[in-house]
Amino acid sequence: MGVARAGGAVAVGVCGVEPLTEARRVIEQRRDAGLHGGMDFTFRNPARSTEPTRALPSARSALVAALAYPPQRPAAPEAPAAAVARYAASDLYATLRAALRATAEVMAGDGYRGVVVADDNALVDRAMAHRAGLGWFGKNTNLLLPGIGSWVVLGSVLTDAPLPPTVADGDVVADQCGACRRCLDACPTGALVAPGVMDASRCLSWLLQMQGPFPREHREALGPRIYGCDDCQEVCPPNRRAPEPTVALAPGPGDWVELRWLLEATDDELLGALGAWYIPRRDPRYLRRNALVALGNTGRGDDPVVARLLEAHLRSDDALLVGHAAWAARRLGADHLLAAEGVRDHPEVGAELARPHPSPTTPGGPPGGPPGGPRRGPRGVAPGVAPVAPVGETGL
Ligand code: B12
Ligand code: SF4
Ligand code: SF4
Repeated sequence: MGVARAGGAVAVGVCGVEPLTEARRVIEQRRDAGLHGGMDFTFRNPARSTEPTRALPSARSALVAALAYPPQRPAAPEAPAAAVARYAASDLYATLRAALRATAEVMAGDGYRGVVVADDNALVDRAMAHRAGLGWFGKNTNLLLPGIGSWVVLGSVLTDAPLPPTVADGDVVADQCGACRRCLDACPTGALVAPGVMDASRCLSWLLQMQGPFPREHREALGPRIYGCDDCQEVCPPNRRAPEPTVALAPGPGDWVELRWLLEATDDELLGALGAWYIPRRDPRYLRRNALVALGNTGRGDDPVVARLLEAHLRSDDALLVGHAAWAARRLGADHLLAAEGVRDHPEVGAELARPHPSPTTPGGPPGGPPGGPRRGPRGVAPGVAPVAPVGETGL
Protein backbone atom coordinates (compact mmCIF):
# COMPACT_ATOMS: atom_id res chain seq x y z
CA MET A 1 0.00 0.00 0.00
CA GLY A 2 2.88 2.31 0.80
CA VAL A 3 4.22 1.99 -2.74
CA ALA A 4 0.87 2.97 -4.24
CA ARG A 5 0.68 5.95 -1.88
CA ALA A 6 4.21 6.97 -2.80
CA GLY A 7 3.05 6.88 -6.43
CA GLY A 8 0.28 9.37 -5.65
CA ALA A 9 -2.67 7.29 -4.41
CA VAL A 10 -4.77 9.23 -1.88
CA ALA A 11 -6.63 6.09 -0.80
CA VAL A 12 -5.81 2.40 -1.04
CA GLY A 13 -7.84 -0.65 -0.04
CA VAL A 14 -7.82 -4.40 -0.48
CA CYS A 15 -10.71 -6.71 -1.33
CA GLY A 16 -11.53 -10.17 -2.58
CA VAL A 17 -11.95 -11.13 -6.24
CA GLU A 18 -15.33 -12.88 -6.19
CA PRO A 19 -17.61 -11.95 -9.12
CA LEU A 20 -19.26 -8.53 -8.78
CA THR A 21 -22.75 -9.94 -9.21
CA GLU A 22 -24.65 -6.76 -8.32
CA ALA A 23 -22.59 -4.63 -10.73
CA ARG A 24 -23.22 -7.19 -13.47
CA ARG A 25 -26.94 -7.12 -12.79
CA VAL A 26 -27.00 -3.30 -12.93
CA ILE A 27 -24.96 -3.13 -16.15
CA GLU A 28 -27.19 -5.69 -17.87
CA GLN A 29 -30.31 -3.95 -16.63
CA ARG A 30 -29.09 -0.57 -17.92
CA ARG A 31 -28.06 -2.05 -21.24
CA ASP A 32 -31.40 -3.82 -21.68
CA ALA A 33 -33.20 -0.54 -20.93
CA GLY A 34 -31.09 1.28 -23.55
CA LEU A 35 -29.52 3.55 -20.96
CA HIS A 36 -26.00 2.71 -22.19
CA GLY A 37 -26.57 4.91 -25.24
CA GLY A 38 -24.72 2.48 -27.52
CA MET A 39 -21.55 2.36 -25.40
CA ASP A 40 -19.35 -0.73 -25.50
CA PHE A 41 -16.80 -0.53 -22.68
CA THR A 42 -18.08 -2.67 -19.79
CA PHE A 43 -21.43 -3.12 -21.56
CA ARG A 44 -19.95 -5.26 -24.33
CA ASN A 45 -19.21 -8.22 -22.06
CA PRO A 46 -20.58 -7.57 -18.56
CA ALA A 47 -19.63 -11.08 -17.36
CA ARG A 48 -15.96 -10.45 -18.18
CA SER A 49 -15.96 -6.94 -16.68
CA THR A 50 -17.38 -8.16 -13.39
CA GLU A 51 -15.23 -11.28 -12.89
CA PRO A 52 -11.82 -10.13 -11.69
CA THR A 53 -10.32 -13.60 -12.19
CA ARG A 54 -10.81 -13.34 -15.95
CA ALA A 55 -7.89 -10.90 -16.01
CA LEU A 56 -5.78 -13.08 -13.68
CA PRO A 57 -7.19 -16.60 -13.16
CA SER A 58 -4.96 -17.20 -10.11
CA ALA A 59 -6.01 -13.93 -8.41
CA ARG A 60 -6.85 -14.12 -4.71
CA SER A 61 -7.03 -10.42 -3.85
CA ALA A 62 -7.12 -6.95 -5.35
CA LEU A 63 -5.37 -3.83 -4.20
CA VAL A 64 -7.51 -0.86 -5.28
CA ALA A 65 -6.17 2.71 -5.40
CA ALA A 66 -7.53 6.20 -6.05
CA LEU A 67 -5.44 8.99 -7.59
CA ALA A 68 -6.60 12.57 -6.96
CA TYR A 69 -6.54 15.24 -9.65
CA PRO A 70 -6.69 19.03 -9.31
CA PRO A 71 -10.12 20.14 -8.06
CA GLN A 72 -9.84 23.66 -9.53
CA ARG A 73 -9.71 24.73 -13.17
CA PRO A 74 -8.12 27.95 -14.42
CA ALA A 75 -10.32 30.58 -16.12
CA ALA A 76 -10.64 30.45 -19.90
CA PRO A 77 -7.99 32.22 -21.96
CA GLU A 78 -8.82 35.24 -24.15
CA ALA A 79 -8.91 33.41 -27.47
CA PRO A 80 -11.90 31.10 -28.12
CA ALA A 81 -11.00 27.92 -26.30
CA ALA A 82 -12.52 24.51 -25.70
CA ALA A 83 -12.94 23.20 -22.16
CA VAL A 84 -11.28 19.93 -21.19
CA ALA A 85 -12.73 18.12 -18.17
CA ARG A 86 -10.35 18.04 -15.24
CA TYR A 87 -9.69 14.31 -15.49
CA ALA A 88 -8.42 14.70 -19.05
CA ALA A 89 -6.25 17.81 -18.59
CA SER A 90 -3.32 15.62 -17.51
CA ASP A 91 -2.56 11.98 -18.28
CA LEU A 92 -3.95 10.63 -15.01
CA TYR A 93 -4.17 7.04 -16.09
CA ALA A 94 -0.45 7.02 -16.99
CA THR A 95 0.35 8.27 -13.46
CA LEU A 96 -2.07 5.84 -11.82
CA ARG A 97 -0.84 2.85 -13.83
CA ALA A 98 2.77 3.71 -12.97
CA ALA A 99 1.89 3.68 -9.25
CA LEU A 100 0.04 0.38 -9.64
CA ARG A 101 2.87 -1.15 -11.68
CA ALA A 102 5.35 -0.20 -8.96
CA THR A 103 3.09 -2.02 -6.48
CA ALA A 104 2.92 -5.07 -8.77
CA GLU A 105 6.72 -5.08 -8.96
CA VAL A 106 6.98 -5.23 -5.17
CA MET A 107 4.55 -8.17 -5.24
CA ALA A 108 6.70 -9.84 -7.89
CA GLY A 109 9.74 -9.37 -5.63
CA ASP A 110 7.84 -11.38 -3.01
CA GLY A 111 7.09 -14.12 -5.54
CA TYR A 112 3.50 -13.11 -6.41
CA ARG A 113 1.92 -12.13 -9.70
CA GLY A 114 0.27 -8.75 -10.10
CA VAL A 115 -1.83 -7.54 -13.05
CA VAL A 116 -2.68 -3.84 -13.35
CA VAL A 117 -6.24 -2.98 -14.44
CA ALA A 118 -7.32 0.65 -14.65
CA ASP A 119 -9.97 2.21 -16.85
CA ASP A 120 -9.98 -0.97 -18.82
CA ASN A 121 -12.99 -2.87 -20.11
CA ALA A 122 -11.67 -5.88 -18.17
CA LEU A 123 -13.04 -4.67 -14.83
CA VAL A 124 -15.54 -2.19 -13.35
CA ASP A 125 -13.30 0.04 -11.27
CA ARG A 126 -15.96 1.73 -9.14
CA ALA A 127 -17.47 -1.54 -7.94
CA MET A 128 -14.01 -2.82 -6.93
CA ALA A 129 -13.23 0.42 -5.07
CA HIS A 130 -16.61 0.28 -3.37
CA ARG A 131 -15.96 -3.31 -2.25
CA ALA A 132 -12.48 -2.34 -0.99
CA GLY A 133 -14.06 0.27 1.28
CA LEU A 134 -12.79 3.35 -0.57
CA GLY A 135 -16.12 5.17 -0.88
CA TRP A 136 -19.83 5.23 -1.58
CA PHE A 137 -21.79 5.48 -4.82
CA GLY A 138 -23.09 9.02 -5.21
CA LYS A 139 -26.36 9.89 -6.86
CA ASN A 140 -24.29 11.13 -9.82
CA THR A 141 -23.03 7.49 -10.11
CA ASN A 142 -19.47 8.50 -9.19
CA LEU A 143 -17.63 6.92 -6.28
CA LEU A 144 -17.11 9.47 -3.52
CA LEU A 145 -14.35 9.00 -0.96
CA PRO A 146 -15.00 10.22 2.60
CA GLY A 147 -13.11 13.47 3.21
CA ILE A 148 -11.90 13.52 -0.41
CA GLY A 149 -14.87 13.45 -2.78
CA SER A 150 -14.98 12.21 -6.36
CA TRP A 151 -12.13 14.05 -8.14
CA VAL A 152 -10.24 10.74 -8.35
CA VAL A 153 -9.56 8.02 -10.87
CA LEU A 154 -9.51 4.38 -9.83
CA GLY A 155 -7.55 1.25 -10.63
CA SER A 156 -6.51 -2.11 -9.21
CA VAL A 157 -3.70 -4.62 -9.02
CA LEU A 158 -5.11 -8.13 -9.19
CA THR A 159 -2.75 -10.50 -7.42
CA ASP A 160 -2.35 -14.10 -6.31
CA ALA A 161 -1.02 -12.81 -2.97
CA PRO A 162 -3.53 -13.56 -0.18
CA LEU A 163 -3.85 -9.97 1.10
CA PRO A 164 -6.18 -9.31 4.06
CA PRO A 165 -9.25 -7.26 3.02
CA THR A 166 -9.49 -3.68 4.32
CA VAL A 167 -13.13 -4.04 5.32
CA ALA A 168 -15.17 -7.05 6.33
CA ASP A 169 -17.43 -8.41 3.60
CA GLY A 170 -20.42 -6.12 3.12
CA ASP A 171 -19.07 -3.53 5.57
CA VAL A 172 -18.61 -0.90 2.88
CA VAL A 173 -18.74 2.90 3.22
CA ALA A 174 -22.30 3.99 4.01
CA ASP A 175 -24.15 6.48 1.78
CA GLN A 176 -23.33 10.09 2.64
CA CYS A 177 -25.42 11.83 -0.04
CA GLY A 178 -28.41 11.92 2.28
CA ALA A 179 -31.16 14.20 0.97
CA CYS A 180 -28.86 16.11 -1.39
CA ARG A 181 -29.74 15.96 -5.11
CA ARG A 182 -27.66 18.82 -6.47
CA CYS A 183 -26.04 16.70 -9.16
CA LEU A 184 -29.39 15.63 -10.58
CA ASP A 185 -30.58 19.23 -10.78
CA ALA A 186 -27.28 20.55 -12.19
CA CYS A 187 -26.89 18.15 -15.11
CA PRO A 188 -27.28 20.33 -18.23
CA THR A 189 -29.06 17.59 -20.19
CA GLY A 190 -31.02 15.80 -17.47
CA ALA A 191 -28.89 12.67 -17.97
CA LEU A 192 -29.20 11.63 -14.31
CA VAL A 193 -32.73 10.31 -14.67
CA ALA A 194 -32.94 9.00 -11.09
CA PRO A 195 -30.49 8.83 -8.18
CA GLY A 196 -27.54 6.68 -9.34
CA VAL A 197 -29.11 6.11 -12.78
CA MET A 198 -27.59 7.68 -15.87
CA ASP A 199 -29.10 7.75 -19.33
CA ALA A 200 -25.82 7.84 -21.23
CA SER A 201 -27.57 8.88 -24.44
CA ARG A 202 -27.93 12.30 -22.81
CA CYS A 203 -24.60 12.49 -20.98
CA LEU A 204 -22.31 15.06 -22.63
CA SER A 205 -19.27 13.08 -21.54
CA TRP A 206 -20.43 10.13 -23.67
CA LEU A 207 -21.86 12.19 -26.53
CA LEU A 208 -18.42 13.77 -27.02
CA GLN A 209 -16.97 10.26 -27.48
CA MET A 210 -19.73 8.82 -29.63
CA GLN A 211 -19.48 8.30 -33.39
CA GLY A 212 -21.72 10.15 -35.83
CA PRO A 213 -23.19 13.63 -35.58
CA PHE A 214 -23.34 15.32 -32.20
CA PRO A 215 -27.07 15.21 -31.30
CA ARG A 216 -28.62 18.56 -32.22
CA GLU A 217 -30.80 18.70 -29.13
CA HIS A 218 -27.72 18.74 -26.87
CA ARG A 219 -25.41 21.01 -28.90
CA GLU A 220 -26.25 24.22 -27.06
CA ALA A 221 -25.93 22.53 -23.67
CA LEU A 222 -22.43 21.44 -24.67
CA GLY A 223 -21.12 24.99 -24.20
CA PRO A 224 -17.36 25.13 -24.77
CA ARG A 225 -16.64 21.48 -23.86
CA ILE A 226 -14.55 19.31 -26.13
CA TYR A 227 -13.90 16.34 -23.85
CA GLY A 228 -15.64 15.27 -20.66
CA CYS A 229 -18.07 17.10 -18.42
CA ASP A 230 -17.65 18.02 -14.77
CA ASP A 231 -20.97 19.65 -13.87
CA CYS A 232 -22.34 16.87 -11.67
CA GLN A 233 -19.11 16.88 -9.67
CA GLU A 234 -18.65 20.64 -9.49
CA VAL A 235 -21.86 21.08 -7.52
CA CYS A 236 -21.18 18.15 -5.20
CA PRO A 237 -20.68 19.37 -1.60
CA PRO A 238 -18.20 16.63 -0.55
CA ASN A 239 -15.94 17.83 -3.37
CA ARG A 240 -15.34 21.11 -1.53
CA ARG A 241 -12.86 19.26 0.66
CA ALA A 242 -11.02 17.73 -2.30
CA PRO A 243 -7.25 17.47 -1.83
CA GLU A 244 -4.64 18.48 -4.38
CA PRO A 245 -2.73 15.60 -6.03
CA THR A 246 0.19 14.34 -3.99
CA VAL A 247 2.52 13.71 -6.97
CA ALA A 248 3.32 15.44 -10.27
CA LEU A 249 0.81 14.16 -12.84
CA ALA A 250 1.91 13.03 -16.29
CA PRO A 251 1.34 16.02 -18.59
CA GLY A 252 -1.70 16.33 -20.84
CA PRO A 253 -3.27 19.04 -22.99
CA GLY A 254 -4.32 21.24 -20.05
CA ASP A 255 -7.73 22.60 -19.07
CA TRP A 256 -8.31 24.69 -22.19
CA VAL A 257 -7.36 24.03 -25.80
CA GLU A 258 -7.48 26.85 -28.34
CA LEU A 259 -10.25 26.28 -30.84
CA ARG A 260 -8.22 27.83 -33.62
CA TRP A 261 -5.47 25.27 -33.06
CA LEU A 262 -7.99 22.43 -32.88
CA LEU A 263 -9.54 23.41 -36.20
CA GLU A 264 -6.27 24.06 -38.03
CA ALA A 265 -4.11 21.19 -36.72
CA THR A 266 -3.30 18.20 -38.91
CA ASP A 267 -4.48 14.69 -38.02
CA ASP A 268 -1.02 13.82 -36.71
CA GLU A 269 -0.84 16.95 -34.57
CA LEU A 270 -4.26 16.26 -33.07
CA LEU A 271 -3.50 12.63 -32.30
CA GLY A 272 -0.04 13.56 -31.02
CA ALA A 273 -1.46 16.03 -28.50
CA LEU A 274 -4.77 14.39 -27.61
CA GLY A 275 -4.18 10.74 -28.44
CA ALA A 276 -4.48 9.62 -24.80
CA TRP A 277 -8.21 10.41 -25.02
CA TYR A 278 -10.86 7.99 -26.15
CA ILE A 279 -11.51 9.12 -29.73
CA PRO A 280 -13.91 6.96 -31.76
CA ARG A 281 -11.97 4.88 -34.28
CA ARG A 282 -9.02 7.14 -33.42
CA ASP A 283 -10.41 9.46 -36.07
CA PRO A 284 -9.56 13.16 -35.46
CA ARG A 285 -12.71 14.23 -37.34
CA TYR A 286 -14.57 13.69 -34.07
CA LEU A 287 -12.34 16.20 -32.29
CA ARG A 288 -13.08 18.67 -35.10
CA ARG A 289 -16.81 17.90 -34.86
CA ASN A 290 -16.75 18.68 -31.15
CA ALA A 291 -14.64 21.79 -31.73
CA LEU A 292 -17.15 23.15 -34.28
CA VAL A 293 -19.99 22.80 -31.78
CA ALA A 294 -17.85 24.51 -29.11
CA LEU A 295 -17.01 27.28 -31.59
CA GLY A 296 -20.71 27.76 -32.35
CA ASN A 297 -21.35 28.13 -28.63
CA THR A 298 -18.46 30.40 -27.74
CA GLY A 299 -17.22 32.31 -30.81
CA ARG A 300 -18.40 35.60 -32.30
CA GLY A 301 -19.88 35.64 -35.77
CA ASP A 302 -18.13 38.95 -36.56
CA ASP A 303 -14.68 37.64 -35.59
CA PRO A 304 -12.68 37.19 -38.85
CA VAL A 305 -10.75 34.25 -37.39
CA VAL A 306 -14.00 32.47 -36.52
CA ALA A 307 -15.39 33.20 -39.99
CA ARG A 308 -12.24 31.80 -41.61
CA LEU A 309 -12.44 28.59 -39.54
CA LEU A 310 -16.10 28.14 -40.42
CA GLU A 311 -15.52 28.84 -44.12
CA ALA A 312 -12.73 26.24 -44.25
CA HIS A 313 -14.98 23.58 -42.71
CA LEU A 314 -17.98 24.52 -44.84
CA ARG A 315 -15.76 23.57 -47.80
CA SER A 316 -14.50 20.36 -46.17
CA ASP A 317 -14.64 17.02 -48.01
CA ASP A 318 -16.17 15.56 -44.87
CA ALA A 319 -19.97 15.97 -44.83
CA LEU A 320 -20.03 15.52 -41.04
CA LEU A 321 -17.86 18.61 -40.60
CA VAL A 322 -19.79 20.63 -43.19
CA GLY A 323 -23.01 19.94 -41.28
CA HIS A 324 -21.53 20.99 -37.92
CA ALA A 325 -19.90 24.09 -39.43
CA ALA A 326 -23.27 25.07 -40.92
CA TRP A 327 -24.92 24.70 -37.52
CA ALA A 328 -22.17 26.76 -35.86
CA ALA A 329 -22.42 29.51 -38.49
CA ARG A 330 -26.16 29.83 -37.97
CA ARG A 331 -25.80 29.78 -34.19
CA LEU A 332 -23.34 32.67 -34.47
CA GLY A 333 -25.61 34.65 -36.76
CA ALA A 334 -23.21 34.18 -39.69
CA ASP A 335 -25.83 32.72 -42.06
CA HIS A 336 -24.26 34.70 -44.91
CA LEU A 337 -21.38 32.19 -44.91
CA LEU A 338 -23.87 29.52 -46.03
CA ALA A 339 -24.86 31.53 -49.11
CA ALA A 340 -21.33 31.50 -50.59
CA GLU A 341 -20.65 29.96 -53.99
CA GLY A 342 -19.59 26.33 -53.56
CA VAL A 343 -21.18 26.13 -50.11
CA ARG A 344 -24.89 26.76 -50.59
CA ASP A 345 -25.40 23.70 -52.81
CA HIS A 346 -23.94 21.25 -50.30
CA PRO A 347 -26.69 18.85 -49.12
CA GLU A 348 -25.64 19.28 -45.46
CA VAL A 349 -25.99 23.07 -45.78
CA GLY A 350 -29.41 22.66 -47.37
CA ALA A 351 -30.45 20.27 -44.60
CA GLU A 352 -29.25 22.69 -41.94
CA LEU A 353 -31.14 25.60 -43.52
CA ALA A 354 -34.32 23.52 -43.60
CA ARG A 355 -34.19 23.11 -39.80
CA PRO A 356 -35.28 25.60 -37.15
CA HIS A 357 -32.63 28.22 -36.47
CA PRO A 358 -30.44 27.40 -33.44
CA SER A 359 -30.88 30.01 -30.71
CA PRO A 360 -28.29 32.79 -30.94
CA THR A 361 -25.29 32.79 -28.60
CA THR A 362 -25.56 35.09 -25.61
CA PRO A 363 -23.30 38.12 -25.99
CA GLY A 364 -20.85 38.10 -23.09
CA GLY A 365 -21.57 34.41 -22.39
CA PRO A 366 -18.84 31.83 -22.74
CA PRO A 367 -15.92 31.95 -23.37
CA GLY A 368 -14.76 32.88 -19.91
CA GLY A 369 -17.92 31.63 -18.25
CA PRO A 370 -18.14 28.19 -16.73
CA PRO A 371 -18.37 25.22 -19.05
CA GLY A 372 -21.98 24.33 -19.62
CA GLY A 373 -24.90 25.79 -21.41
CA PRO A 374 -28.24 26.72 -20.01
CA ARG A 375 -29.11 24.74 -16.88
CA ARG A 376 -31.91 22.32 -17.36
CA GLY A 377 -33.29 19.99 -14.77
CA PRO A 378 -33.82 16.29 -15.29
CA ARG A 379 -36.57 15.57 -17.75
CA GLY A 380 -37.44 12.16 -16.46
CA VAL A 381 -36.83 8.99 -18.38
CA ALA A 382 -36.47 9.48 -22.13
CA PRO A 383 -39.46 8.43 -24.23
CA GLY A 384 -39.22 4.81 -25.18
CA VAL A 385 -36.79 3.96 -22.38
CA ALA A 386 -38.08 1.72 -19.64
CA PRO A 387 -37.59 3.25 -16.18
CA VAL A 388 -34.86 1.57 -14.17
CA ALA A 389 -35.17 0.93 -10.48
CA PRO A 390 -33.07 3.30 -8.39
CA VAL A 391 -30.54 1.61 -6.15
CA GLY A 392 -32.71 1.64 -3.04
CA GLU A 393 -35.04 -0.69 -4.90
CA THR A 394 -32.29 -2.93 -6.23
CA GLY A 395 -30.78 -3.70 -2.87
CA LEU A 396 -27.46 -1.96 -3.55
C1 B12 B 1 -18.54 3.66 -19.30
C2 B12 B 1 -17.87 4.71 -18.45
C3 B12 B 1 -18.34 6.01 -18.55
C4 B12 B 1 -19.60 6.35 -19.30
C5 B12 B 1 -20.81 5.99 -18.44
C6 B12 B 1 -20.67 6.41 -16.97
C7 B12 B 1 -21.61 5.70 -16.04
N1 B12 B 1 -22.08 6.40 -15.03
O1 B12 B 1 -21.91 4.54 -16.21
C8 B12 B 1 -19.41 7.87 -19.58
C9 B12 B 1 -18.66 8.04 -20.89
C10 B12 B 1 -20.68 8.70 -19.60
C11 B12 B 1 -18.47 8.22 -18.43
C12 B12 B 1 -18.39 9.49 -17.88
C13 B12 B 1 -17.54 9.79 -16.83
N2 B12 B 1 -16.59 9.01 -16.32
CO1 B12 B 1 -16.38 7.15 -16.76
N3 B12 B 1 -16.14 5.30 -16.96
C14 B12 B 1 -16.80 4.40 -17.61
C15 B12 B 1 -16.19 3.02 -17.37
C16 B12 B 1 -15.35 2.62 -18.61
C17 B12 B 1 -17.22 1.93 -17.07
C18 B12 B 1 -18.31 2.35 -16.07
C19 B12 B 1 -19.45 1.37 -16.02
O2 B12 B 1 -19.27 0.19 -16.07
N4 B12 B 1 -20.68 1.90 -15.96
C20 B12 B 1 -21.84 1.08 -15.88
C21 B12 B 1 -22.66 1.50 -14.69
C22 B12 B 1 -23.92 0.68 -14.56
O3 B12 B 1 -21.81 1.26 -13.62
P1 B12 B 1 -21.69 2.28 -12.43
O4 B12 B 1 -22.11 3.63 -12.76
O5 B12 B 1 -20.33 2.11 -11.86
O6 B12 B 1 -22.81 1.66 -11.51
C23 B12 B 1 -22.66 1.43 -10.16
C24 B12 B 1 -23.26 2.54 -9.31
O7 B12 B 1 -23.87 3.53 -10.09
C25 B12 B 1 -24.18 1.79 -8.40
N5 B12 B 1 -25.57 2.10 -8.56
C26 B12 B 1 -26.43 1.49 -9.38
N6 B12 B 1 -27.64 2.00 -9.21
C27 B12 B 1 -27.55 2.94 -8.24
C28 B12 B 1 -28.52 3.76 -7.64
C29 B12 B 1 -28.16 4.65 -6.60
C30 B12 B 1 -29.20 5.46 -5.93
C31 B12 B 1 -26.79 4.75 -6.21
C32 B12 B 1 -26.39 5.71 -5.16
C33 B12 B 1 -25.81 3.91 -6.84
C34 B12 B 1 -26.21 3.02 -7.82
O8 B12 B 1 -24.04 0.42 -8.64
C35 B12 B 1 -23.52 0.22 -9.92
C36 B12 B 1 -22.77 -1.09 -10.02
O9 B12 B 1 -21.62 -1.12 -9.21
C37 B12 B 1 -15.30 3.28 -16.11
C38 B12 B 1 -13.97 2.52 -16.09
C39 B12 B 1 -14.16 1.10 -15.67
N7 B12 B 1 -13.54 0.17 -16.35
O10 B12 B 1 -14.87 0.83 -14.71
C40 B12 B 1 -15.07 4.81 -16.14
C41 B12 B 1 -15.18 5.56 -14.82
C42 B12 B 1 -16.46 5.12 -14.12
N8 B12 B 1 -15.32 6.94 -15.26
C43 B12 B 1 -14.71 7.79 -14.53
C44 B12 B 1 -14.76 9.19 -14.72
C45 B12 B 1 -13.70 10.02 -14.03
C46 B12 B 1 -15.76 9.74 -15.52
C47 B12 B 1 -16.14 11.23 -15.63
C48 B12 B 1 -16.05 12.01 -14.32
C49 B12 B 1 -15.27 11.89 -16.71
C50 B12 B 1 -15.72 13.30 -17.09
N9 B12 B 1 -15.32 14.32 -16.34
O11 B12 B 1 -16.39 13.47 -18.07
C51 B12 B 1 -17.60 11.12 -16.14
C52 B12 B 1 -18.58 11.03 -14.97
C53 B12 B 1 -19.99 10.97 -15.43
C54 B12 B 1 -20.87 10.29 -14.39
N10 B12 B 1 -21.73 11.05 -13.74
O12 B12 B 1 -20.73 9.08 -14.21
C55 B12 B 1 -14.03 7.13 -13.35
C56 B12 B 1 -14.90 7.31 -12.09
C57 B12 B 1 -14.17 7.83 -10.87
C58 B12 B 1 -15.14 7.98 -9.72
N11 B12 B 1 -14.73 8.78 -8.75
O13 B12 B 1 -16.19 7.41 -9.67
C59 B12 B 1 -13.95 5.63 -13.87
C60 B12 B 1 -14.01 4.58 -12.77
C61 B12 B 1 -12.63 5.51 -14.63
C62 B12 B 1 -11.46 5.29 -13.69
N12 B12 B 1 -10.78 4.16 -13.82
O14 B12 B 1 -11.18 6.10 -12.83
N13 B12 B 1 -17.81 7.13 -17.98
S1 SF4 C 1 -23.45 16.64 -15.48
FE1 SF4 C 1 -22.29 16.16 -17.33
S2 SF4 C 1 -21.09 14.29 -16.79
FE2 SF4 C 1 -22.69 14.54 -15.23
S3 SF4 C 1 -24.34 13.21 -16.00
FE3 SF4 C 1 -24.76 15.31 -16.72
S4 SF4 C 1 -23.88 15.47 -18.75
FE4 SF4 C 1 -22.99 13.61 -17.77
S1 SF4 D 1 -24.20 16.30 -5.42
FE1 SF4 D 1 -25.17 15.54 -3.53
S2 SF4 D 1 -26.43 13.80 -4.23
FE2 SF4 D 1 -24.96 14.23 -5.87
S3 SF4 D 1 -23.26 12.86 -5.47
FE3 SF4 D 1 -22.78 14.83 -4.48
S4 SF4 D 1 -23.52 14.58 -2.35
FE4 SF4 D 1 -24.45 12.95 -3.57
